Amino acid sequence: MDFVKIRGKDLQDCIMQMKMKHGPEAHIYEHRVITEGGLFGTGLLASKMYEIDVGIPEKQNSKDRIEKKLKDLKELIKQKQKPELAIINEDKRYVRTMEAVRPYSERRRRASVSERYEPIVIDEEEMIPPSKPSQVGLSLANVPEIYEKPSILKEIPQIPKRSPNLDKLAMRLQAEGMSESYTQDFIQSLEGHLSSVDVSRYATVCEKAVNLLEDRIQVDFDLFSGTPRGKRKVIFFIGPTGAGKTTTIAKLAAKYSLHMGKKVSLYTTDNYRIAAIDQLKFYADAMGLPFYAAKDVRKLKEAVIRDGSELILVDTAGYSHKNLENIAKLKDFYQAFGEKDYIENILVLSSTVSPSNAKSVAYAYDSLGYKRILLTKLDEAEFLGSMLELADTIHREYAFFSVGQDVPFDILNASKKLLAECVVYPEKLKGIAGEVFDKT
Ligand SMILES: Nc1nc2c(ncn2[C@@H]2O[C@H](COP(=O)(O)OP(=O)(O)O)[C@@H](O)[C@H]2O)c(=O)[nH]1
Ligand SMILES: [Mg+2]
Repeated sequence: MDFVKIRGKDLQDCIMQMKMKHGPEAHIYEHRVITEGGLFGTGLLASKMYEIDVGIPEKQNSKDRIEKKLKDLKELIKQKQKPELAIINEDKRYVRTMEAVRPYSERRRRASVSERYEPIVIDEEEMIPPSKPSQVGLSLANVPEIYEKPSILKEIPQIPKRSPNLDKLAMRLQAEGMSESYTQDFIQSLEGHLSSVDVSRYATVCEKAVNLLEDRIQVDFDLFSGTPRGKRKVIFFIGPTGAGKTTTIAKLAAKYSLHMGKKVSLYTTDNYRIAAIDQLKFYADAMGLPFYAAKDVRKLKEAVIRDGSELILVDTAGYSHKNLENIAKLKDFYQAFGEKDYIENILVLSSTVSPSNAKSVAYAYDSLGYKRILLTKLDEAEFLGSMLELADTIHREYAFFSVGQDVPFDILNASKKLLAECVVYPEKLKGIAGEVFDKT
């Protein structure tokens, strides 16, 4: 057992510091009121403070202890899981949008998501050749044009017939939620990678398609990625209500603290809903991690200063993608963090939403800035092609895949191969399962 003294402005303050610094196993064995300062040692004008003596049990990071904690956590979660916490308001319908007609080449321009998501004006000339005016009763002014482009006499170019296997795959990809233009662009590039023998075998076409799709996906599953040396990592998990933010944070907290031995704290800015606070606090207590519900920026700042962890995972209230004002308010919380903190936002997106909803969410949260997406509910997804297309088109990386409700196990590092395979072979989605920690 280690012993330390902690001073604070009141007992509450001391207890909070103790929990933040030393976790839930630390306990007070004595407390007293002390005075600090004062004129010439007389105690006059001295300020009153509290001091506590704290006992901290020695850290045993043995494998047994970690395994037991994980087991206990699973057991606790099973017993206490409250179904009313599941607030899912997602639109599961698949809606094909006008984006489908936008040329892929145009969409691949490097620009911010918001630019790319500006309302898409369909250039009709691009799609349907302008119909030629009737030649009857034309004025002389029209003659040169007719001379140059005698549409009636013009030969219709013969489009070489595409292999039925490529058509079959194109249909498959569109059924997986990919837009028509993205699919056609992909099939064209795939065709360039196939010999005439390859193209005659559907299995080979699919194998090559997986390889090429992998090249269109970017992944980065290190939460500390990009953090400059000596800085603490702070990750805000942003996204709509019900996307899976809180559960995913619990899974990642278990992975990084119990499995990888990192010092992790959990915060929530979702301080209006008691259920939301309780949900994360429950996981934090079960894992013995410091937890803090931020009431306002000033109080959050005080907690951040005292926090000795190396990774802070921040849960946020889910806002509808239509409520841009509330989404922007999340930025206020950044002010609580200082020079030694490195802040990143990760967008949590459910793979069960329609392609158009996913795009709207990606666009709405772009105002906060994010580089990575954490895709949830792969176990419930009906198709993932649209998710692959989305991340490729807006140039974002995937961080993790959440594959079920089982905390802490149902999470996987994002994988290019897995995503590409799930798009080409949808039956793969059915067998998707969480990671077993000791295999990583
Ligand atoms: N099937 C499935 N359900 C999930 C997954 N992730 C989260 N959920 C469930 O989705 C619901 C909402 O999750 P929650 O973490 O509270 O979402 P939040 O509102 O974004 O914090 C809960 O019932 C979770 O158990 C997942 O990967 N698969
Ligand atoms: Mg939540």
